[in-house]
Amino acid sequence: MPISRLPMLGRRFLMLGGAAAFSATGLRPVPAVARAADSAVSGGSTIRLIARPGRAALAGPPHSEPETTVWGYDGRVPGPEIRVRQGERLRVVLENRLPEETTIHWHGLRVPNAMDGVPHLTQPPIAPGESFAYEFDATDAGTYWYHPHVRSFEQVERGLYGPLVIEERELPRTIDRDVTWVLDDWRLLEDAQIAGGFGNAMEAGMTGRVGNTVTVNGRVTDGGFAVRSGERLRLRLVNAANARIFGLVFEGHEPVVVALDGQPVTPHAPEDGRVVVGPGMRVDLVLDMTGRPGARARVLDTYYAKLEYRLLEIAYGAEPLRDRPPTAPIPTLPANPVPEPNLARAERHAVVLGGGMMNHLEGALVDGRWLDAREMMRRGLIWTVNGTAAAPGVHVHEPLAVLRRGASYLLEIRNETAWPHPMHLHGHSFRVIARNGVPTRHREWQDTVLIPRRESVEIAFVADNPGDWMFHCHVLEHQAAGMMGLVRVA
Ligand SMILES: [Cu+2]
Repeated sequence: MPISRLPMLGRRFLMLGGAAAFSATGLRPVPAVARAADSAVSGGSTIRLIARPGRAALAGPPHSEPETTVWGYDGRVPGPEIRVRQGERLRVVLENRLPEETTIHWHGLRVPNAMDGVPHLTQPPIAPGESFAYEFDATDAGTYWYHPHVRSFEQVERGLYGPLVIEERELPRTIDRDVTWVLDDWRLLEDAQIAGGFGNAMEAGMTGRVGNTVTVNGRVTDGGFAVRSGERLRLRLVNAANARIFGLVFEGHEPVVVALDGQPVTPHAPEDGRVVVGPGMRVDLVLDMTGRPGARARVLDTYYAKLEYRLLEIAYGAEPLRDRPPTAPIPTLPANPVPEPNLARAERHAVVLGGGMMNHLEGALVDGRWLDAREMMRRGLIWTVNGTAAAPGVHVHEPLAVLRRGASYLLEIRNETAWPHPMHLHGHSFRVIARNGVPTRHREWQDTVLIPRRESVEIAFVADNPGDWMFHCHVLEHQAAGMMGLVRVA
């Protein structure tokens, strides 16, 4: 039985080369079911991961054939869920059994620079057959993930990613169950194999590579996500997709956002009842299961207009856990030891995102040389950060800015393009202070901030982690097509 498929993003998208391999019309939306991510680990001991090809039954039973050839940690998708307690030391030895170089970047973790996994910048890339030992303290509790930083647009797309959960020293009471949903989308051919055309230049100038099959924890099936009446869940959402933005609506339920990108926020209802998760981002929800035994409720992804689909169904078991969910207020998670920026004294910097389709771009600086737009396109470059485009695959650049260690900075990031960009800063978590000049309300700390087209955000942080840190778009095709730079903390 073939895997069912999602509509692609609009007719314009369908006309492009990478999407030509199949038709997206008349296919029903994809239902998916979550299984608990397999837990790997624990503090104290050394975790061994092998990056290698494997096979994944993305459709799950009873439609497990054909399997999809993937690249995964331990050959699985997602890779093992790494779970440690805050304050513990994490040791991970990665062995590379891929046909090409790789690294691991610990997305969102404030690690020492040498552990950040950026090839040539913070470590030599790990050659096929070689290993590398990562070791750092689990400083901040929260939901994180790990993935390569070498040719991410292909390696992540083939399945190399896994969730990393750092548990609070004292687990929040009144939470009955802690569940991780790693969201991804895939572009599959009719034989369920991953379509080629990674880093397609036309797509890179627009949405990036959006797929036709959505999975939760590496599965697409007709089953439901099993819950019990009266349960209170903590649901950790991780968006591991290259480019797809999710906007989840839990029909008949009222999710409360308790953390963004691992960091606690003031508990609040998502805007318009919809939980938006851009590529690279994480959202922790508390979800009270208020339905009756035997009830079903849909979780819809409504992010793209007219392309909404059912992500999965919440399926209540016959036996309630209790009469109703706990009445205790939803707990504010304990703050992590992230230094608060001094906004009054913060030095301001402007960051302008430019380029892309439906925009005029004269050219940009590439490796210190001015290239006009045509020459940029010839090299697969179309995006800029402050008038500079990072050459494909090159992570070592002149810094966009040199920051003084321990000082506070406020960056005004203006997205002057026609596309949204989830901008990710390595090595730090930052406060999101304002959007379009309007102060934010929930004390958001993030490491990846989604900036809609033609909008702006202000972020602030203390540059307390020395080293060279990437600052890039987490639409991985945008990153590969120039939207990347680095900031130096010295
Ligand atoms: Cu982008």
